[in-house]
Amino acid sequence: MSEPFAMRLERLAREAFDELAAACDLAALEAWRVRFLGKSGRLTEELKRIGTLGPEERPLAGAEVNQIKGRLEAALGARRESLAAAARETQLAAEAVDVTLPGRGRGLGGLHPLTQALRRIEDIFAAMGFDWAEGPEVEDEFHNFEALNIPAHHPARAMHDTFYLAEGGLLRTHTSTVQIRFMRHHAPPFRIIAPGRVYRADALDPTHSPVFHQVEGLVVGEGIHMGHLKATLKRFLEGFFEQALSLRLRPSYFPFTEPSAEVDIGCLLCGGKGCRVCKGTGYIEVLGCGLVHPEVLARIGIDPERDSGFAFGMGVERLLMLKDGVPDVRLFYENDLRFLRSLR
Ligand code: 2NL
Repeated sequence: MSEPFAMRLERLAREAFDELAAACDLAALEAWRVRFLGKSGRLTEELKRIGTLGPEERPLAGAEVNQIKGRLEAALGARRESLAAAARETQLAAEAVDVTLPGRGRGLGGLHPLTQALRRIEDIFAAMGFDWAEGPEVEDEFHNFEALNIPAHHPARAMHDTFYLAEGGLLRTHTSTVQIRFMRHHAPPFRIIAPGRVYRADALDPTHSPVFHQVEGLVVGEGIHMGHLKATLKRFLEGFFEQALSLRLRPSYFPFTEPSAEVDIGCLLCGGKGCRVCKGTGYIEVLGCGLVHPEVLARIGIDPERDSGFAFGMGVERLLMLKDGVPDVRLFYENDLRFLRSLR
């Protein structure tokens, strides 16, 4: 066997092993295989060259090339295995999950501040024995106006205060409608509140919204008087505002109550000294109330000679704005999560 052939094989094998060690991914491995073991790879070329050797050299040369071929193929297989194992390790490390970490939770969401306020209000009245009633938002003139002694040409009935529907009917402007419906089907004595959405044809501004929420209350029975009214409202307002309050009933007028009153509470901010919130008066108006007008009882079939009642109505947004210092009623309807979360 000629020296140059054996030396070339020796060098080829060395280069092959060095380059194999340097091939660091599957694509480089494949390129290496083609370069050395492919159809016109360097080792294959050496195999072809054996035919040009003398007959006495051929067997040894053939055996030597085949031996190198076997070692290269074995090395290729081993290298492929170790690269695949390394790739698997890398992937496993990247996808590793630490099962000991605490869970992230599912973000359950929460009730809207108005819903929470309505529930609190309902709870306070429930604790005083009040039932709860609801009714339709699309109403008629009878339940919204006539039954409440609101005369035909009263300003509340004007187009610019009430949404009238093209199909007939109107959007209730207060939940008194619910209490009128209740009185048609229940004889006194009873205590109810009527929470719900009401509509007024107002333009949106910081203190007006064409849709808002009201809670009205109605207590009818023998001997019901202003003392019951004031005690009930004091218990409610102190529960809602979570503090002792002084109440002031200021004479007022509603067509459906007689006498009628606005209820003021001692200012939440200054406690009565006079400030920006109470505009120097020491008091804040929170709701309207009165003794149910005998005409309203009579129209619905309750004998005003036997039974009397008190009623009240409040705006839920307004109460919540006072309690939590919300500056603009529109915040309740924009549903900006930063605002919603700020009210606990
Ligand atoms: C207010 C004033 C008020 C009533 C609502 C009422 C209901 C019936 C009979 C008599 Cl069925 N009265 N409701 C009484 C007085 C005042 O609301 O300022 N609301 C926001």
